[in-house]
Amino acid sequence: MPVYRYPRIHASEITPEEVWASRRQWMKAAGASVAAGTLAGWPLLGSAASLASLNAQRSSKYVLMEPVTPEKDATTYNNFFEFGMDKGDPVKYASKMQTTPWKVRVEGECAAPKTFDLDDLLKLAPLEDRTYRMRCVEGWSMAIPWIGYSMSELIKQVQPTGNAKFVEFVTDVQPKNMPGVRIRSIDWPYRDGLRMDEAMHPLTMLVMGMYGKVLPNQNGAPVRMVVPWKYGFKSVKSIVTIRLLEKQPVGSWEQSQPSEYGFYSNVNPEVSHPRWSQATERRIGEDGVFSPKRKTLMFNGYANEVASLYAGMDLRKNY
Ligand SMILES: Nc1nc2c(c(=O)[nH]1)N[C@H]1C(S)=C(S)[C@@H](COP(=O)(O)O)O[C@H]1N2
Ligand SMILES: [Mo]
Repeated sequence: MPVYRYPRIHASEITPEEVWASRRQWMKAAGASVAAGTLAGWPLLGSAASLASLNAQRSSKYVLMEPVTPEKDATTYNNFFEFGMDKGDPVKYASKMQTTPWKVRVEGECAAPKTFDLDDLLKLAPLEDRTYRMRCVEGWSMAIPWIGYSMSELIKQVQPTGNAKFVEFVTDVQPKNMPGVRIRSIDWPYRDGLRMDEAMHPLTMLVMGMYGKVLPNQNGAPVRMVVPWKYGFKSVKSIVTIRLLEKQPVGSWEQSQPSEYGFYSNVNPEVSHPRWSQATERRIGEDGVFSPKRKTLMFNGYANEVASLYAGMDLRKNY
């Protein structure tokens, strides 16, 4: 496992050119693709043997001053409980999930409900490559180069009504192909929700790829959500339904343990999980005996972007 050193530089202290140069080096070090491109031809989806590459424009806005987590770690250490409870279960079993054809229904409080297939989604907006810090509620984190675009691009297609206050995201259920859903660990289908302004925030991403390729099944193929300032379980994988709602939905984790998993679930080092602290985290890929834990950042480091969404709210009550 490679060992990295961390630059103690604040992003505002360096020029964009330096950001690019150093980020390229880190990505090289992490073994990730540095190819930047424009939209050029659609990949062959659903080929399990070799994951098709996905061309995306590297985002100039969402750049992370941290090394990218090795792709091998991000694709073999997963939570996807439909395939089992162990971190190694998703990569072992998710290849059986059927991802073609795939349809995403966007419905509820909107003037133009619509069903999108994967081609529709890939063409809806230019694909961007954005590296986000991801933090699991269990106390580990990664830095992952996602490919997709802002969720708002999709939601605005269906013309939300004034009653659309919340959005619910629902995962597919394939009992034959998902050994985990035969066990009632949570109430399937896996689902979770956001407030409308959270879902429309530019950071919230509809994701079709990672590391320059289409999403591997274990990471939520063919299409998932990513909300980088919230604990990982809010980032629903393999989405089939998106519902615009007037009332706040209850997510699968909130339903199973409401005292431990709240609706907001914003990353917050000051608010402990009832059974453990959230003040520090272990970055996957750098877990040697001597590598210190990292301090968890408020809103997972995205406070400048999202803190205003929660102005005046008590974040201890609204955990
Ligand atoms: N459908 C579904 N989505 C899910 C999960 C799951 O079990 N089922 N696990 C969540 C949790 S707990 C985490 S930390 C992230 C992990 O995403 P990754 O495997 O791509 O890193 O997916 C989230 N999305
Ligand atoms: Mo998680």
